[in-house]
Amino acid sequence: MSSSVIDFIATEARFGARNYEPIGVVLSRGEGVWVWDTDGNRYLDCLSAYSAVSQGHCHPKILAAMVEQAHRLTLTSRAFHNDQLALFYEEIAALTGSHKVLPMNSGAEAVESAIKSVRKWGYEVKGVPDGQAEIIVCADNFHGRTLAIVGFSTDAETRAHFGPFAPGFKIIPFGDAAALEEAITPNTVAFLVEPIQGEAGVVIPPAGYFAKVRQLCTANNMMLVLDEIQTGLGRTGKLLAEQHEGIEADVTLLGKALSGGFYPVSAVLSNNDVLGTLRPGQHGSTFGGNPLACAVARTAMRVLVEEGMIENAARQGARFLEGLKAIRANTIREVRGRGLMLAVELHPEAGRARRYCEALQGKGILAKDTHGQTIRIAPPLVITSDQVDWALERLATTLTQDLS
Ligand code: IF1
Repeated sequence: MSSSVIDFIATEARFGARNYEPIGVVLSRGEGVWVWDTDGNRYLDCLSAYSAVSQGHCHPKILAAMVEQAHRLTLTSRAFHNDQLALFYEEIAALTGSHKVLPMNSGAEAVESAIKSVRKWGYEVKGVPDGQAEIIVCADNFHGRTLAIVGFSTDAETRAHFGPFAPGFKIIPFGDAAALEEAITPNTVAFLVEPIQGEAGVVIPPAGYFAKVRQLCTANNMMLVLDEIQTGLGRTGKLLAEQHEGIEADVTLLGKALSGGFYPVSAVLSNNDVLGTLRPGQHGSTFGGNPLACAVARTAMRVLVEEGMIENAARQGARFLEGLKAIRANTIREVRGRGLMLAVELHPEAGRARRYCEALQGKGILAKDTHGQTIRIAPPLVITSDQVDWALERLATTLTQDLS
């Protein structure tokens, strides 16, 4: 490592809270699927900032929209109207078929806002006794890092020593419709779930699961809240992952790629009156729905569609998945994926996935491990066939090594 890299890392260690253990690379530039470190080495980004840079690094049109808006008006607060919010509402509602939109900033804020809204709907519309609303979630979920959310995490690292937590959440196994049916009571207001569990290691539910979930939520007058913050906006090869299941959520959460990685932008989308229960003064955020966020998000959504990124994610994702499955390596336990949301799970005896990520870094690929044994593969949706093949070559040589 060059001295400058060591200096950056040492300074981070000196001043920064150590809430991450990054791979030893200091990035300084990004363009499309590529990023460069401070020594000028080029890497194919197979993480895309956890699917926030789906449009590719520094997309020129999103950049131009951000710069133009930043010169004009960045933040007004919602105490006043601005000339971008209505346009953002119209465009995200048209794109997703939603009726109501609540603009927020981080993904966790969107999740928290959805929790508040479905509880309020439960009390004021469904008639659940005040303070007794129940929300069902799945084991191995990841919905963010705020207190209410980590309170229903089943990952010890995410929740240990952060209590006490908010009550009103029930945890069931992912992919088990009978367990959902069993957990429902008259006080259940919602089922909050990822269409594909990302952090858990790209866990895809059994065929027909979400069709059954949809029926159960409708039959029991409870909201299906799909957290599409990672799976949404083309990542799985369709605009929303729910489309693979042939269902529609009552509430959909978006974030990450909603800004193409330029700015924290998230949104709660409702195709019924859940968001209609919010009255002035009952919820808000300083930056939620600001003109700069809206201008960035409008262009991020536009280029996703206009440049065929969603269709490309389906095409290149199929190519990538087929190529990964063709790798003959004793280290690989399973390859999973939908669109460009892919994962390679290693056998426990192969050693930790982090070792293989470090070896991939040496071959020009940046990838991230999750839960010890799984390597996530999620490049920007602009990746080409040649780039997929380039990555597959390097993944094959790395995964056929024994780094245990
Ligand atoms: C970290 C994980 C991914 C998310 C889903 C809500 C949020 C996320 C499905 C919250 C955020 C990020 C958070 C980041 C790492 C990354 C992550 F490893 F943590 F779990 F992607 F899988 N719903 N995921 O994936 O959105 O508040 O972060 O904007 O916390 O380390 P956020």
